[in-house]
Amino acid sequence: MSREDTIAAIGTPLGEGGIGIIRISGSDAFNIVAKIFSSGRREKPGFPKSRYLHHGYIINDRKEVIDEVLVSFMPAPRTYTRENTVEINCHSGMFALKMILSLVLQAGARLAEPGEFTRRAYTNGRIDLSQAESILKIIRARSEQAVKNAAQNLSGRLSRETSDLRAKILHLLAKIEATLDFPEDLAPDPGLCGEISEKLSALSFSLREMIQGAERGRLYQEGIATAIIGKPNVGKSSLLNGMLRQQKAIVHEIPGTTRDLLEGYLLLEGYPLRLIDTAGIHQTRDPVEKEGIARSRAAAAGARLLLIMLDGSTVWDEADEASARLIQPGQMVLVIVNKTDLKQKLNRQELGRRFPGIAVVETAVIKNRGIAKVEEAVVALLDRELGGGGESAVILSMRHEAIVREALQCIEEALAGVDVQPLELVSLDLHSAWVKLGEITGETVSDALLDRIFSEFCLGK
Ligand SMILES: Nc1nc2c(ncn2[C@@H]2O[C@H](COP(=O)(O)OP(=O)(O)OP(=O)(O)O)[C@@H](O)[C@H]2O)c(=O)[nH]1
Ligand SMILES: [Mg+2]
Repeated sequence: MSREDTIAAIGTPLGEGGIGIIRISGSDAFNIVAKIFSSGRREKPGFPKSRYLHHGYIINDRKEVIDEVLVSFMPAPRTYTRENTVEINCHSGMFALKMILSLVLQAGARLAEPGEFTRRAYTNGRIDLSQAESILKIIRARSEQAVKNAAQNLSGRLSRETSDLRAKILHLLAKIEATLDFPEDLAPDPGLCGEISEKLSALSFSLREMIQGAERGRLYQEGIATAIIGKPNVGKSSLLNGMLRQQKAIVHEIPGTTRDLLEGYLLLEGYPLRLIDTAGIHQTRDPVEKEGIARSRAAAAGARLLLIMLDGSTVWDEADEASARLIQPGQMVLVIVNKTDLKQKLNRQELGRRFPGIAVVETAVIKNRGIAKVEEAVVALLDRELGGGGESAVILSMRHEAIVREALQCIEEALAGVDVQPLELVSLDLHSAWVKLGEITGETVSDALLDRIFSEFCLGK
C-alpha cells in the first residue's frame, strides 16, 4: 500500500439522510475532484479557493448532473491527514453516495482501507497512536462519560503522562549509566542506591494508579456487564423488556423459554449497562437447554453486576440455590423478588441470611411495578462501588493497560534488584520499561500492531 496515493471513502453512514460526505485525501485530491465538479460558473483564477464551501454539481463523463453539492478544498498540512483533503457534501442516499464515490475512484483515487485516514494522520505526525485510538473510542463510546474520557486522551493527556513517565525513566537511566561508564571518576555514592529505589518506587506508584483507572474506563467504554440470573420462569426476560422499555425478549409461561443470551444497552444516570438476559438455571436433560444454561453460567462469571431474580410465589429450591452459588467474590449483586402480585410463599427472613449485606427489591414486573426501584437500587450500588474520583484518572484501553502492567513488572524487577544486583541489570529492566511505554504513543510499535489497530476503524475514518 503506497502512502503517497490519493484515497477516498464515504465518511458518513450509508443510508438515507440529510447529508452524506465523501472524503478524499492525498496529493492529487484537488485535481481528482476538479475533474468531476463544476460550479456552473467560469472559475476565477486561483480556483479552488481553500477552506471555502464551493457550491456546484457533480458531473459524470457524459456531462450528466449526478447531485448538487457543497465542496471544501483544504490544502496540506492543516488537515486531518496533513494531506490535501477534499470533502464533498452531497445528499445522502445509498445510490447517490456510491455513484459519486465511483466517479471519484474513476478520476484517479483509490478506495481507502478502514482507518486509513486516521493512519495517515498518525504516520504524518499529526496525532500519536494513543490519540488515534481515542478517536475510535469516541466513535464507539456507549455513554457520555466514555466520550469525555476518550476526548481527554484525544487532547493528549495519556500521551503527556506517558511521555512524562518515560522522561523520568530516561533521567534515571542516564544517572545509572553515568556511574557505570565512569566508575573510577566518581566516588562510590552510598546514597545512590537509596535514591534509585526511591525514584523506582515513585514510578511504580504512578503506573499502579494508571492501572486502577483502566477498569473504570473499560466499564464506561464497553458498558457494565449486568447479567439477570435465576431459575426458569421467574420473569428474567420480562425484567429485561421492562428495563429496556421494549419487547426485545420472548416472554412465555413455559419454563425454559430463553436459551440464548440476549443483550440490550441501557443508560442509568450516566452509567451504561449492558443488560444480559439468560436461560433459567436448573437441572435438565434437554441438551439445548443444557447449552443455554452453560451460557448463563459464563455470563454470570463475566458479569460485573448480577441481578439474582427469585419468584416470590414459590418456595426457595435447589434451582434458586444454584443461581445464588454463581455469585463471585467482588461482584456487585442485587436480589430481585418478582411476582409479588401473586400469593407469596418465599420466606423473606431467610433471604437476609442467604444474601448478607445485599439489597433486595420487590417487583411485579408483569404489572410494571418495581422496575424504577430496581433501577434506583442499581444506581445506588454503582455509586457506592464505582463512584467518586474516577474523572481525574487517566483512562486506559485494554491494550494500554497490558503495556502499563508489563512496564510495571519491569520497574518492580528493577526495584527488587537495586540492592542485590549489579546496576547494569537494573538499567536493563528500566530500559525495557521505557521501550514498553513507548508502545502507547506509538514510538516503539511494529507495523503488524499498527495494521491491527487501524483495521478496527470504520471505512472513511
Ligand atoms: N404474575 C406474574 N407473572 C409474571 C411476572 N413477571 C413475569 N411473569 C410471567 O411469568 C412467565 C415467565 O416470564 P419470563 O419473563 O419469560 O421468565 P424467564 O425468567 O425469562 O423464564 P425463562 O426464560 O424460561 O428462564 C410469563 O408468563 C410472564 O408473563 C409478575 O410480576 N407477576
Ligand atoms: Mg426468559
